[in-house]
Amino acid sequence: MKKLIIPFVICLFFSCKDNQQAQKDNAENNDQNSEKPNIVILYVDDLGYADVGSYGAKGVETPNIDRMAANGVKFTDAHSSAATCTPSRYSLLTGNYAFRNKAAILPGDAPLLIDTSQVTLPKMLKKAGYTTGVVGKWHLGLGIGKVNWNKEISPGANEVGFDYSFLLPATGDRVPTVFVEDGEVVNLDKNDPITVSYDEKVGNRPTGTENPGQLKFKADLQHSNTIVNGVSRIGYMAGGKDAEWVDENFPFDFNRKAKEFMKRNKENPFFLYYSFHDIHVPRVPNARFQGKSSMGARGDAIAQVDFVVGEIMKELEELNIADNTIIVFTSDNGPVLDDGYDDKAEEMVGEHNPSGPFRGGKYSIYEAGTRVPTIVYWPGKVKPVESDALMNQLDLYASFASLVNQPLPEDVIDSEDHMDAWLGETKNGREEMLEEGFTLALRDGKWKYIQPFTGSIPDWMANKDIESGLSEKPQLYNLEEDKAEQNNLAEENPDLVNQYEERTQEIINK
Ligand code: NG6
Ligand code: CA
Repeated sequence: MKKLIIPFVICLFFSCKDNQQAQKDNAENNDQNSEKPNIVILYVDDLGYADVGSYGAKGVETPNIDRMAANGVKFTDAHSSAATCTPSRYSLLTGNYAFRNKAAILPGDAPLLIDTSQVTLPKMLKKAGYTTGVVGKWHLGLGIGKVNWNKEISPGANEVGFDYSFLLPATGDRVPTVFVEDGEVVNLDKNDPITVSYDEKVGNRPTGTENPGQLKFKADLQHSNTIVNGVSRIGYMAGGKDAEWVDENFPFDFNRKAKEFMKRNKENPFFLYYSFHDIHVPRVPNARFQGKSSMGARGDAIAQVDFVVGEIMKELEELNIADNTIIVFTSDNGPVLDDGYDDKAEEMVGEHNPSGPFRGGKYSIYEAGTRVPTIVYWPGKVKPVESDALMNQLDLYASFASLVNQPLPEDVIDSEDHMDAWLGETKNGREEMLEEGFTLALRDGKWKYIQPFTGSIPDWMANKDIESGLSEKPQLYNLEEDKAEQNNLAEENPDLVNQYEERTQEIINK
């Protein structure tokens, strides 16, 4: 009897959000040993290779991230699987390249992209006895067809493997501007139902186009629909007044939920996917961080990220589980300055170069599209080292599976086990991999081959200072001599180009 009552009381006390079955399963696997460390992925949005101190940032300080880098494995050739958000997140959670599912940036009312029958990364970890949680940006779609935000929203994060979810559904710049916790909009007043449309105006809230005077900063046409909290968004929204988020409070809202999750699960292995809104647009950092950098809102948002990282590290230390927690700190794609709002990111960037020595950035098939700061920090296990191994977030799936002794499901076809490289025990990572932008690139040793591209890019991209790296001709770069991809060697090396095009096709058709 006692056995049943105690967990029940604990659940009441902590307002048990995680699936209680999972807690029960975990009780049977309650071995906090080095085979089952807690896993925390700190997934920053749009953070460029050189946007943090230890990777060369100027104009903003990131002492907490630098402490992780100095005491962990700091990677110099680690990649998000794609140059935009939805595809990278798809790969992170499924272990497959995003082109296999034609994953592209989703609107805020898109249906769930991941098949609920798929054994995702969190589902695999659950089989190993982990309790799983996601806090922050989702951007992988919700529901089937058009979401009804006023009812239980399903399927969603919980159905693809998270016992607990507290989500910003798509992006900060897309409606609806509300949080969804375990499938329900937080603070929704049923008498003020939410309607969302990406096609036409709904309700009578002011829009950026009609009421520019109400804005914190101006925006491009795509970002000039419904105004919430002084920021015009992509898409229209009516209702849900009480449920609206306050952008300036994101770091505190997410930290609270993340800390509660870790505290509830400190006695059993947990996986926390902490997915930042920062430093994506709209960049409206909390007053505490305004002026912390010399770069305006974008730099201040980086300082805000560093604060969050410090808070999470501190919490793990206070819970006495830091030594038994592996943290992966990284970003979903490369950097961008002007991504739709006039927040002075371009004007104030000064000496800082978000892409470091690499070319391009977010959306780009050049290196800076996917080569992102990546640190593995595990105080009880990992020794400080800098690693130039070729790494891809796609491989976290198979690597964690090997760490926790789980078989790789048959439909996980692209993920490779490189746990020894993630832990800095070897500097041999992948031999080859694809990078995904609007086209594909193949990395093989020092060579990088970029497929020719004959499609069209969206107009808004063409109007911004974004180097897509796309060309109708094949491109071949020797990254050993030409990090910045300036010297296209394709014409001089037709055999290599053919060989790499063939190999790319082989991987696509795997
Ligand atoms: C683009 C948005 C951009 C950003 C991006 C998604 C326009 C003109 N631009 O479509 O502002 O929201 O989508 O970024 O609409 S990501 O990091 O989530 O991929
Ligand atoms: Ca992103």
